[in-house]
Amino acid sequence: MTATRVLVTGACGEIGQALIQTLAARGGYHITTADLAPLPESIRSMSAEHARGDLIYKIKTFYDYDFDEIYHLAASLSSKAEASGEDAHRINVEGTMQLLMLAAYRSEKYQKSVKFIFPSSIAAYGMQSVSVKYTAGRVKENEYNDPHTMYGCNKLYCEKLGAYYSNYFGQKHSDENPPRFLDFRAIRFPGLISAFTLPSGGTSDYGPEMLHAAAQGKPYACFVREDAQIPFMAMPDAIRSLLMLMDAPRETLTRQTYNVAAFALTAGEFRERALKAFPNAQITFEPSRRRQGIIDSWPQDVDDALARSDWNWKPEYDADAFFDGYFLPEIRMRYNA
Ligand code: AKB
Repeated sequence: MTATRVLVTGACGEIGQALIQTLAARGGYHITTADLAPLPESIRSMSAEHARGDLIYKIKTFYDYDFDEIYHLAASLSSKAEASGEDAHRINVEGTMQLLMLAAYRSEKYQKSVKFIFPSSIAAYGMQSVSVKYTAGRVKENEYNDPHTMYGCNKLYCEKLGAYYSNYFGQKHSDENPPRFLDFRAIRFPGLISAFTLPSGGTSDYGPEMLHAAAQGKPYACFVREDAQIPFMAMPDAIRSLLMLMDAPRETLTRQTYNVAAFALTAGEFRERALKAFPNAQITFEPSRRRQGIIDSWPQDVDDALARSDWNWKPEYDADAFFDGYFLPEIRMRYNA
């Protein structure tokens, strides 16, 4: 059987590392990676080839490649993007557009479908006010699409760009032509938490930062208020959702962008859980106006009914399973805590 040729951009990031380990364990993939940084030792042997550098300039490297699947994970996350808007736009939008164009041209040239997975975000939503956030409840994909951040605007626009390249580019699709040579699919992720890696540049980072600090006995000043709530998900569930959406038969999908949800806790509830596991943890709250503003604009939780019905999505880790069945056992081993 020939191996599935897959490209993973943003390979050194949290999602990238976990995804590459899972693909390598599954087997049957020829994995090409791209990132600004060199690959960490832990995944180096899993990549057949690594393109190091800015995707905008590295894209030429891939002109002659014949990928079956692309996971385009490279991104500048929300807090960083807010501080450096032009860089974020270049990485998040121009990088995505270059890769979409490459995939669209190649799939058209070879008359074969290239599957393209794009991790979008709850940042694509924008709640007008805190009271709207807490009365709206679990938001659906087509509600509140009014992002308040550069990153959120970038993500929402790239969802549209992916739909454009797969559905309308060249206006080539008619009843006679097979639709969607470029098969674009996107997941709007909540905040993700890994027991093995820490995020950087995001705004949901207070969740993982607080828990990793507590496990290491380090003091942590949380940059949002105690009552701040957004949805979160365990990294293994995030990876499972990417693979499930990638593998879902096209005809079962009723849309191209899906919410996925697992559990939604307030920062105060994270602190309580951390203290229960690590009673000496020193966690205080020192909200930053800028980062609190971002969290206030993101929904309290999202409705993932469409992912559940279209491709059988269901998280394995709710809040209890996340702490007791994944995070705490792994983190205790990691930090000897
Ligand atoms: C961020 O905080 O920017 C990301 C996200 C929710 O997309 N983790």
